[in-house]
Amino acid sequence: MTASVQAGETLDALIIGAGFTGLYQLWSLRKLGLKVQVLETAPDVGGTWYWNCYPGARTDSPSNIYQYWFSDDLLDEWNWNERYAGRAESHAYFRHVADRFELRKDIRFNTRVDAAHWDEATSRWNLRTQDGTTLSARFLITALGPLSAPLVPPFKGHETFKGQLVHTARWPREGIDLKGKRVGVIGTGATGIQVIQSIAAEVSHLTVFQRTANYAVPMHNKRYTDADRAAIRARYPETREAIWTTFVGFDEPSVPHAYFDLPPAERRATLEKLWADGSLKIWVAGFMEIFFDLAASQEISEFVREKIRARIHDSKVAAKLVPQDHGFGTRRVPLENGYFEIYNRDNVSLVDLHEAPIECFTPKGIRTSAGEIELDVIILATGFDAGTGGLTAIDIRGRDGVSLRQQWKSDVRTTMGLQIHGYPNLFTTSAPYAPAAAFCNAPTCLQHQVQWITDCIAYLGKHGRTVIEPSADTESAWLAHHDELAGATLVAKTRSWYTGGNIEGKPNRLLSYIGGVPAYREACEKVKEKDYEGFELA
Ligand code: N01
Repeated sequence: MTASVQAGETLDALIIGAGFTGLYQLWSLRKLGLKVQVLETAPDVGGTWYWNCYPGARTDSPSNIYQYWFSDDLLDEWNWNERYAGRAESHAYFRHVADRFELRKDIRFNTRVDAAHWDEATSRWNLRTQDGTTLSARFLITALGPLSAPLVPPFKGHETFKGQLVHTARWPREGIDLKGKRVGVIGTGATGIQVIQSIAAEVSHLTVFQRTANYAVPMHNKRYTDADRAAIRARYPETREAIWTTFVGFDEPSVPHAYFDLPPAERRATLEKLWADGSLKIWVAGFMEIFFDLAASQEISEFVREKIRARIHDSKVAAKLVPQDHGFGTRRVPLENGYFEIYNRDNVSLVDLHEAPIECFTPKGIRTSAGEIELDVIILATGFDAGTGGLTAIDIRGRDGVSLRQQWKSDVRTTMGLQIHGYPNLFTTSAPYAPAAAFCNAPTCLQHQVQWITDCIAYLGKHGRTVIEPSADTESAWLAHHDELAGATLVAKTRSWYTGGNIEGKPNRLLSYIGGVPAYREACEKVKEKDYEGFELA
């Protein structure tokens, strides 16, 4: 592909995506004095928080750590309304950031990138968008988010369904009137749980199709008062430091005891305290043994099962809703708000797909092995092609025209989730083998990745270099390190989107680095300190 660079468009960098990462990357590269353009499919900023406008969408990270740290003015002027911000508030935040820092003038909205090819002769990336526009830049940064490619499972006969079929990540912006309708929800992950608990009271009947039962922790949300906000703001300096020191980029440290060092009564009391916090603390800042110690995992999982069982009236339904096939925390733990009580309602039925698998969609609804269920609306809360799907949707070609899409069919490789051997000057964020994809409070890790990329590009400029890529050996060493850590965990042995297990045929490997944020950050810093040792510069 030859880029026809239009007058005035000799760009230094192109960024794909105007969500959390893309906006900060644009701001950072502008500060370096680079000419940058962001290409965004949506008509607005916000990424995840633009697309996921399904009922009940809300962050599971507290708002005080789900924000940018780069501007004290921004921290001072933005007031979060709730402990866990709803989608509309998160989206409003990104719109505010875009306006506040005049970012929109460098963003092309309604622009989907179809192809990105490395041109060896010019050492530049040539991009083609869906409308045929071509653009070229020295650096290409993908800010696609880890969960941007919706997974629509190939259910037989889905095109025959005469009602409304919608994936949560493509919810119509004008909404869907569900009042009085017979609604089916497929999927009980973080998204499904939020949708189900939000719509059950409104619909005439709700049928939940569950393949894997999920643990979930009650969210204790609250509206902030001015006094709350003042207290949170006063702690910003500590919070800003703390996020770099914890295993998953939250602001509180894990329990400082090994699980079995505590007597049973103390273990129980600690779990109760973590549970009562109404946050993800019991998962990400509790006992780290849930990730690797089977005996501890079994005990902690049973603690959570007890909590779930106690909320469901019908013991047969409870038995279906209580996970038995994996340990607590080995898949993403959602926060919930009255989710389990939903199954005590007369207008809600649970279909366990292990007992009655879906055979096909029909014009009237869904047929399982137990019969046809008539529905007006089917909601697919079926998740995403995580980590890789955003990148493989684009025809990315590196040196010698090698296709990333083809390569990643059999082997997904990156160096620290930041670069890929064979794809010079391509920087990836929230890509596999960094913690950002799953084992990190996304804003913490994504801001770190943006800073690393910005420092790298600044370094090249300062040293008169124009091209960088990791060597094959560096990449292999990172993957070996990643695999060694992953291999010791229960997470890697559990089927979920974390391992690519939600997609048939996807290479099976833990997608997210599980060595913790401090270790990851240290590894990245070491590369910088050693003048990008292990990377090839030209
Ligand atoms: O997707 P998921 P999600 N037949 O993959 C089921 C983030 N997030 O959109 O588990 C039947 O977790 C699938 O079943 P199974 C968060 O990181 C954050 O819910 O594969 N069922 C599962 O139940 C989260 O982890 C927030 O057996 C099928 C569900 O669909 C990530 O997004 C909110 C199926 C998919 O669950 C993804 O969550 C929401 C099939 N063929 C999401 N295919 C907040 O922070 C899939 N399923 C608030």
